[in-house]
Parts: sequence; structure tokens; C-alpha cells
Amino acid sequence: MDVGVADDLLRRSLVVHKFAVEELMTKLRILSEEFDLVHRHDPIEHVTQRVKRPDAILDKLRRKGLPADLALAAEHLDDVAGVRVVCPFVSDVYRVRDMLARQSDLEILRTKDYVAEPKPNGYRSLHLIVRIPVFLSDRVEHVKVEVQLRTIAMDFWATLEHKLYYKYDDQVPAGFVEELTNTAAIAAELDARMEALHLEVQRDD
Ligand code: 0O2
Repeated sequence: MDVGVADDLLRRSLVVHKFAVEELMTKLRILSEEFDLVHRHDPIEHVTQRVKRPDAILDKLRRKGLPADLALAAEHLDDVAGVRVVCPFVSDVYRVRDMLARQSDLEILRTKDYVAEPKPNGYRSLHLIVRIPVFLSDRVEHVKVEVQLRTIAMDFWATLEHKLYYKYDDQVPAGFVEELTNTAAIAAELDARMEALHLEVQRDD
């Protein structure tokens, strides 16, 4: 394929993914504000978003042994567009998932529940691959977005684990992984105890 044509295809694909992220951000903002208004509890603490940069897309394609073809990235990768939703409590993670699942224009294609079944290193989060329509000037595109839902404690752990891990560049010292897994268990316990307090406060409300 001509380089100019491929560049143009990539630019268009990335911009459509950016629009999909914006649509999802609007949905989440509405859920957050309206739920808070009705129930006096905001199930969303904050939301971050990103569209993968071309170099990160190429890295992931190579890691997965797929052709390093940016124009086809969206066919091979489900997380070109990503939204991370940080919730106060574990119950909010599932509450937000349920509210998204009830939206008729949003399809949940795949779920990975690392809250119910954490990864061996202790990583916890609820991952959804959703598909939403983006209405363009001459067509509708149905775009996949990876939604990661997690509590503040899960986010704290995952952010620091990522930071610490990258320093070692695959040369991880003995005991390091085990200690990280131990800290994940502490984060999980913190979530459970905070959830119990949350229930108590709600009962007294
Ligand atoms: P980035 O830069 O965060 O996007 P798949 O994407 O489904 O084809 P995979 O790896 O099986 O491939 O997906 P999975 O398990 O759903 O995890 C994808 C993303 O979850 C990662 O994206 C991370 O954001 C996050 N994640 C998964 N495991 C861990 C973990 O052990 N620690 C931390 N800190 N984050 C994790 P990327 O593409 O790796 O990177």
C-alpha cells in the first residue's frame, strides 16, 4: 500500500477511535452525575482515557506476533481506544458495568473479570471490550473501546506496579514479584473493609 494512503487511513482510524472515547466519556459523565443526584453517591471517582500512539500499537502488534501494519491495527487490537474508570468501592465497579450494559447502543463484546479472578501477580480490574456507534458525516462506524473498571485501591496498586516493573526491564530481582503480590492482597483487603464500612453507612442513611 502507498505510504501516503496508509498514513491517511491510520489518521482517520485514530480520530474515529478518539470520537468513540469521547462518546463513552459523555455516557460515563451522565451516569456519574445522575446517579449522584438520585442516590447521593457518585459511583465514579475519576475517568482517564487514551488512544494508543502508533509506536505503542506497533509494539503490541509485535508482542502478539501480528503483522506490524498500522492500517490494520483496529482489526487485530481491541484496545486502540481505552477508558479507565476508577470507582470508590468494588460494588461501584459492577454497578457502572451494569449501567453500561443496559444502554441499547452499547454492546459488551467481551469481559475479563480480574476482580473475581485476579491475575497470578495480584492484578485486579474488570475489563470490558465494548462497541459503540460513532455517527460520522457519511456513515456510522462501530468502534471497539477497552473499558477498565477498578477501585481506587486497585488503581493505586496497578499504577505503582507498572512504575516499579518498568525500572527492571525484565531483570526482576528474586522476591520482588512475591512482595508485589503480597501488597495486592493488602489492597484487596482494604477494598473489602471499605466496602463493609460503605454498607454500614448506607444502612444508617
Ligand atoms: P497499556 O499501555 O496499559 O494499554 P489483550 O489486550 O486482551 O489482547 P491481554 O494482555 O491479555 O491482551 O489483555 P488484558 O489481560 O485484558 O490486559 C490488558 C491491559 O490491562 C494492559 O494493557 C494493562 O493496562 C492492564 N494490565 C493487565 N495486566 C496488568 C498487570 O499485571 N499490571 C498492570 N499494572 N496492568 C495490567 P497493555 O496493553 O499491557 O498496556
